[in-house]
Amino acid sequence: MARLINHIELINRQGDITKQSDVDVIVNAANAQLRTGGGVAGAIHRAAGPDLERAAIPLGPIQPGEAVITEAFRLPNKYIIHCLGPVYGKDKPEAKILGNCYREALKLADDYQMTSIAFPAISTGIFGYPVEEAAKVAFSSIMAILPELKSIRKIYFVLFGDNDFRIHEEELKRLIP
Ligand code: AR6
Repeated sequence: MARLINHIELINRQGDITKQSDVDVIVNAANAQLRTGGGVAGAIHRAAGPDLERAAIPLGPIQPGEAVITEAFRLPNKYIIHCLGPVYGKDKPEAKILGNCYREALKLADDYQMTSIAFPAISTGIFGYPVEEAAKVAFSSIMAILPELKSIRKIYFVLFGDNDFRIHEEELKRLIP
């Protein structure tokens, strides 16, 4: 399902974020040190190759809610934006920090004049953010910044599991019927 708002399409996709060859920028749910790590970060670093960690580490440590950009190396995209999401129950206020991740990533991609960006469900894996709650924060933060974006035309969510995909579809439908 795709939803058009402010000339920007919001699209949920089921799949692997390392396989999005038609997208300019992919977003990594990083750790503060910008090291390989596990989860989606591990998958992105493995697919991009060891040059990614060498490029990313000097940009860290980053704070929760912050975003930095690197080349994409062996990935088919132009750039990777690395965001540090909040650890649920520890980094507070969680919703504000998670919202900052989406906002900062979109601003950065737009500053680089990119037209498309793909997000994973930041913080909903190892960092423990309940996926329904995170999806609401993600879409409402994205909607709030849409009027400021000049170059971005497509915003994808790439969800690994069936349930995460269904939850994001429901939330998008609820926000933009
Ligand atoms: N494509 C799309 N989504 C994925 C993929 C993939 N290839 N692999 C996992 N996911 P997580 P976090 C989903 O744990 O909660 C790392 O060690 C996954 O199912 O990757 O922000 C970092 O280094 C989940 O829905 O990120 C940090 O230390 C979502 O991606 C820490 O984990 C996010 O799960 C960050 O934790």
